[in-house]
Parts: sequence; C-alpha cells; structure tokens
Amino acid sequence: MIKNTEMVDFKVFHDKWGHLIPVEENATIPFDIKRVYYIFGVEDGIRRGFHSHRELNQALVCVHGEVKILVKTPEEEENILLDNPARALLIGPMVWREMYDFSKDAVLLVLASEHYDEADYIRDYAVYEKEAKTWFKNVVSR
Ligand code: T46
Repeated sequence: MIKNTEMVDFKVFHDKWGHLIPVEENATIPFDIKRVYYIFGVEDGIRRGFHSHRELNQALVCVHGEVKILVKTPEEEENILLDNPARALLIGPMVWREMYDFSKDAVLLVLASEHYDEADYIRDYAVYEKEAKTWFKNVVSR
C-alpha cells in the first residue's frame, strides 16, 4: 500500500438471518468518527474526488456494489477496487484521491475523523504536489 493508506478487514457476524458488521471508533477504525457521509447514484464514466486533505483521516467502505479508488502521493500511486462491505480503505492526510468506475448500485460509505471543513481540502494538484513533498519529508507517516 502507498504511504498513509491501509486496508482494514472487519469482523463479520454470519448467522442464518444474514450478516452483521459492527464498526466502532478507536477500535475497528483507528480514529474518532465525527462525520459520516455516503455517495451513491453515480452515473457511468463519472470520476469524483480530485483532492487531498491536510489533516483528515477517513475510512471508505463500499457497502453495496463496487468502486475503484486511485490513491496517490508525489512518489507513488495505487488503484484499489472496493467491492466488499467487510473491507475499509483508510486514507490519512496528504493523499490525493479519485473515485471512479462506480457500479450503478454502488454505495460508498465514508467515516471521517473531523467535521466538514473546506479549508482542509487541497483541490489543485500543483498546490498538493508542492505541499505533499514537504509534508512527507518532514512528517513521520503512519
Ligand atoms: C473525500 C471523498 C472520498 C458537505 O457539505 N459536507 C460533507 O461532509 C461533504 C463530504 C461534502 N459536502 C458538500 C461539498 C460539495 O458541495 O457536498 C458536495 C460534494 O462534495 P465533494 O465534491 O467534495 O465530493 P467528492 O465525492 O469529490 O469527495 C468526497 C469528500 O468531499 C472528500 O472528503 O475524501 O468524498
């Protein structure tokens, strides 16, 4: 995995009535969960994201359908298929992300460590690249 990203497998409780996955802050997910949002109904060919966060930690779970995520730093990049409600992609600070190839039925659930703050976004790739190069040089990443 590239720096500041990680996959987490959730414990699934299976029984004859179906499946259940509990998710707890600072346990299953290694941060406080202050915000939850979900993305769905994304049309064919749409690509979203195109930004990084300065501070935010997030866990992305495709709870239905599938979606691909490009995660990228100035040094490396990876494309990850999310197609399992029992797996989360953790994305830490200063990682560029794009979400694409949403299946029609995809529901992408996101658990976030902070409330919404537009000032935490870096939406210009050139600005991101400059800040991220310095950040990765100076900060010990997870
Ligand atoms: C991320 C990826 C995975 C809010 O008002 N509150 C919120 O909590 C969020 C997430 C968004 N918004 C508003 C801001 C925009 O007017 O919803 C609109 C769409 O947001 P955005 O274009 O940022 O959506 P994505 O899919 O490009 O990115 C989102 C998150 O914003 C971002 O943090 O990492 O999903």
